[in-house]
Amino acid sequence: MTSARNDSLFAALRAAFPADLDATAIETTAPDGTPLYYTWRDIDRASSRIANLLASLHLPEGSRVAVQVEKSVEALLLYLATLRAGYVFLPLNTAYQSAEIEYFIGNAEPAVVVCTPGNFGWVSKIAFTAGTRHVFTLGEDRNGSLLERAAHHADTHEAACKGAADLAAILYTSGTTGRSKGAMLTHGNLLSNAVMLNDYWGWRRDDVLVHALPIFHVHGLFVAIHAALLGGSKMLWLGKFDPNAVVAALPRATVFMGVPTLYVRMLGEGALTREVARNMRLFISGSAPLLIETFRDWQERTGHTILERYGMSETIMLTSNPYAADKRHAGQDERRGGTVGFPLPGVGLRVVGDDGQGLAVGETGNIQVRGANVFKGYWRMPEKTAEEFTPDSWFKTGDVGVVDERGYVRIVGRSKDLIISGGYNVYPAEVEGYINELPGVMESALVGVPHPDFGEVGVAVVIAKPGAVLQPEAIVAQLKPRLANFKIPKQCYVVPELPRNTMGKVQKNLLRAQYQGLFA
Ligand code: MCA
Ligand code: AMP
Repeated sequence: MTSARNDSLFAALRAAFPADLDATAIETTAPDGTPLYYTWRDIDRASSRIANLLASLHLPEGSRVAVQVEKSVEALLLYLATLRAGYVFLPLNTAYQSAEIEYFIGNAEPAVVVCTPGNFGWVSKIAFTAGTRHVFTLGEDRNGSLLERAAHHADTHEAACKGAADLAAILYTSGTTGRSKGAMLTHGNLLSNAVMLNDYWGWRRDDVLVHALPIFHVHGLFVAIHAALLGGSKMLWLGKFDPNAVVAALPRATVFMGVPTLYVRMLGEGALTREVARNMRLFISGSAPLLIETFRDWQERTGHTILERYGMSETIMLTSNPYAADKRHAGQDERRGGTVGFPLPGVGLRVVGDDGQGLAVGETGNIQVRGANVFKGYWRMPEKTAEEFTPDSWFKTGDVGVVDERGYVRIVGRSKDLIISGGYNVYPAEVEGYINELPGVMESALVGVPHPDFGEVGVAVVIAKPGAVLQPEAIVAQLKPRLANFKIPKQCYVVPELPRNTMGKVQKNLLRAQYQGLFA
């Protein structure tokens, strides 16, 4: 009898663990500063215990495990355990407030919710109301009911058998209008992208990754973690990004991944020198545009050329500047600042006009992609899914770009109304919706303007109802308990009217131009 083929992402990650299971896989520090070391065997055993706990709950096939916890190695173990047990991981930004969490839990209907011990009161209330049967807690310091319960379970577990098309994770992201949509990523999407990146970026067993990103988005959760695990490589794990701590870790590391804000902040550290970065082989940037000044300053300070790449929650990684000479682009082994490199192996990328017709090299248009990395669709939103694909099955990214004569892709803008602030997405329509609900507000517009630290930040322009008097500070104060902190406008103006075109549409380009020097 032949056993069924297992395309589980976890099975592939586990198969890549080094033979010496007693080698250190992750180094970190406890909140009190005590150094902590996790071997590959520790990861195997601890993820088995949590997977066995999940299995003991007898959840229906395809159940979602929604997680809003602070970054810790145990949070990573929970991710691995969810994959291992064959359920669907749903990570949530720790900055989300109750109204946001209520939407995600109501929409995803998770069978299990894991939150911080401090948030148990309000999160469990939302979860139980939405029909979730199991709510566990997990604290930064390995405390909480999840690990207490898992401790009673066996420390071996055979990975659940999964097909490439089975769901592995749902990541909430948003489009031009309406509420967030859950991008459904399969085992096949995640594994194919991870295997390809592992090869393209030359991962080695002796690599050491400095992991300083949050683990509720594609960059920190999938790109960084999958690459390190598939490489059998060690991670230096930082619970929170601290530029000083990252620079101090560089001499013992070989790879670092960050959003542009992380690079900008590290450049502010006097200790960042060529000497400190001497053992590094790769600095990777993505999630937002890397300014050419940052790219050049980094070269000058460290002697290293940042490799910029481009991706999305719906597609994981799409393009990359070359790590080494790329066979498909003879002689093009240069990492070019201001570009996101070439489409990755297996990724199809085309630039089309608004009429859907393909454009020539050098012409700017809408970027569309396809490949084994492209998601399965939006959770329970078949119409939205259909809208985002062309009839010949290309995914519309909402990014505007150009491919140059050498094959390098450059992102020049977005057709979707989106602000990317410090690597986090802020959807103007969502924030405007909350502002418009406030008493005395007639309407509002949120626009993104350049910011030296976050790249771009939101500025709100608000119109009062006739007779109402609005204070900008009061508007911001009322938004704070309702929205994640990174979505709060960094400045708010109350004005008599918004600029409109002849169709009556607000001209956000004029507002952007008006406020663009605000943080210069
Ligand atoms: C924090 N604040 C922000 C942001 N982060 N404001 C705007 N944008 C932000 N990103 C504000 C808070 O509201 C707060 O303001 C103050 O800064 C301090 O908050 P704190 O949490 O302490 O900030 P921090 O620790 O300094 O965080 C900054 C950060 C963080 C480290 C740059 O934003 C971060 O980790 N960004 C990375 C995001 C990421 O991983 N993106 C990948 C997405 P106040 O005090 O007024 O309340 S994956 C993706 O896009 C794709 C697919 C891809 O291609 O990778
Ligand atoms: P998300 O919704 O978090 O998946 O964000 C995906 C979006 O981030 C993409 O559609 C791009 O607009 C943007 N993005 C990611 N990487 C880059 C990059 N290197 N340069 C410019 N934009 C980027």
